[in-house]
Amino acid sequence: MASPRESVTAYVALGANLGDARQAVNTALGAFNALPGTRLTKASSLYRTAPVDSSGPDYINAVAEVSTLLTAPNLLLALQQIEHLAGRERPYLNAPRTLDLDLLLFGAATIDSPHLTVPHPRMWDRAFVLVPLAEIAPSLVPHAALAAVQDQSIQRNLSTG
Ligand code: PH2
Ligand code: MG
Ligand code: MG
Repeated sequence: MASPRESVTAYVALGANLGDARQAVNTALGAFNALPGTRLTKASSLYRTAPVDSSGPDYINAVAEVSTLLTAPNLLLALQQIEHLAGRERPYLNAPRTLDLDLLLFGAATIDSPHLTVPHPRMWDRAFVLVPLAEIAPSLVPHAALAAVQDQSIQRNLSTG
């Protein structure tokens, strides 16, 4: 008999810097609960951050914790569908965007496929990921990692909802 899948705790980074970025991030947080077998279990505050290796207006960033029965590839597909519904276009690498959803961590999994690398390969370089992640999952972010990105501009002043 096939055993039921165990749910996995995954972390997703949210970012937007085109259009109503705050609304796009809040809508995406709500959309996680509509994914099959998936619940939003924690959401960080919203943060205003300066673009890193990117252009355009400041970003709104946040990190979400979800509990999901989806596999990592299926969660990635679902995240891409939410990006698409938000009007995401991909004209060039790191282009300003209406919504970016990056899978940071998927339980303790390490994944290295052509479409998906987990843990996210650049997460430890980015205050806009580490600061909101540390807010909701402090044990996952060593102090030294936060110290290493403390020169990056990030301002927490926005609540979700
Ligand atoms: N995302 C990027 C590149 N640069 N900078 C900020 N501040 N926030 C982002 O979400 C972001 C970025 C690529 O996905
Ligand atoms: Mg990204
Ligand atoms: Mg992305």
